[in-house]
Amino acid sequence: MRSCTAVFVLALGSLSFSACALPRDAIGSSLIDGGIGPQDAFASRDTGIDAAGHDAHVLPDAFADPDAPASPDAYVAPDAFALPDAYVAPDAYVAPDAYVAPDAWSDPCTTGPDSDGDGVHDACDRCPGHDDHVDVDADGTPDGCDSWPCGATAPAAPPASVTVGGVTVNGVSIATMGNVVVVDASASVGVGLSYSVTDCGCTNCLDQIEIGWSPGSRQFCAFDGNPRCSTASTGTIAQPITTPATHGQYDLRFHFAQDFACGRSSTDWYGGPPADGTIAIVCVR
Ligand SMILES: [Ca+2]
Ligand SMILES: [Ca+2]
Repeated sequence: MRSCTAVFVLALGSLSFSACALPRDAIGSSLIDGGIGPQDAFASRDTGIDAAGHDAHVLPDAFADPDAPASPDAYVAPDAFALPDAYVAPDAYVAPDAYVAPDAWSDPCTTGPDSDGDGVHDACDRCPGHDDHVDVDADGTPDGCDSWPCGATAPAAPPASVTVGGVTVNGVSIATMGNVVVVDASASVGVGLSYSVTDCGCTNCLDQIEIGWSPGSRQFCAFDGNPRCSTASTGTIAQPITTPATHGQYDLRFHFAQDFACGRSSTDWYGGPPADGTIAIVCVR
């Protein structure tokens, strides 16, 4: 029997045993020869695995109490506290404007004055002073404001000087507006003209220069006398005449008459209406 020079204690889990601390060779020989030591604890000097399968070289896991409370997670500081946005007071309430009912709509064409009495009230009157409904030439412009209410366009003006036979008439102007004019019906307008007349066929006969409408009647005589052959009788006159009563276009013509006096034999053209001698053109509205 060998003596132990030292003792050590081996703890395996809850199992513990003690053994003599022997020199390596002593332990080995003892295990081999079965003379000493707890052979149950060491089945092999090389593996250290005992008969129960315990690995003497590997310490068991440290004892852990299954009932011990788990350590809390490490402390994590919360996000830094941020102050909310400063309070902003809303805009002060502003009351809307009080509702104002609109004025009642009224048609200006059917209300208000109608100064010219044509049934179209002044606000919508197309031709103030005239009947908007009269558009004889149907060109869309009321005759009262139509530059030529007797057709699409005004006719060409007659020559400023017109000669027929021994009579010349020139410078004709009606109502001082020229020799192509628009006039009202049955109106009195002034006619201005100059004339020159000779009579070489009957040097001692009375003659007339008749002025009038065609179609229509003689209006007056610009000359009524005994013109000479060698020396023309001349003159300038301004004479009021009456315009035709019916809408339309009329010529103002002259006619050489050989009556005893202007209108002596007839209240109309002497010898019938003249075929020429147009000195002005009018449109009667
Ligand atoms: Ca009117
Ligand atoms: Ca018209």
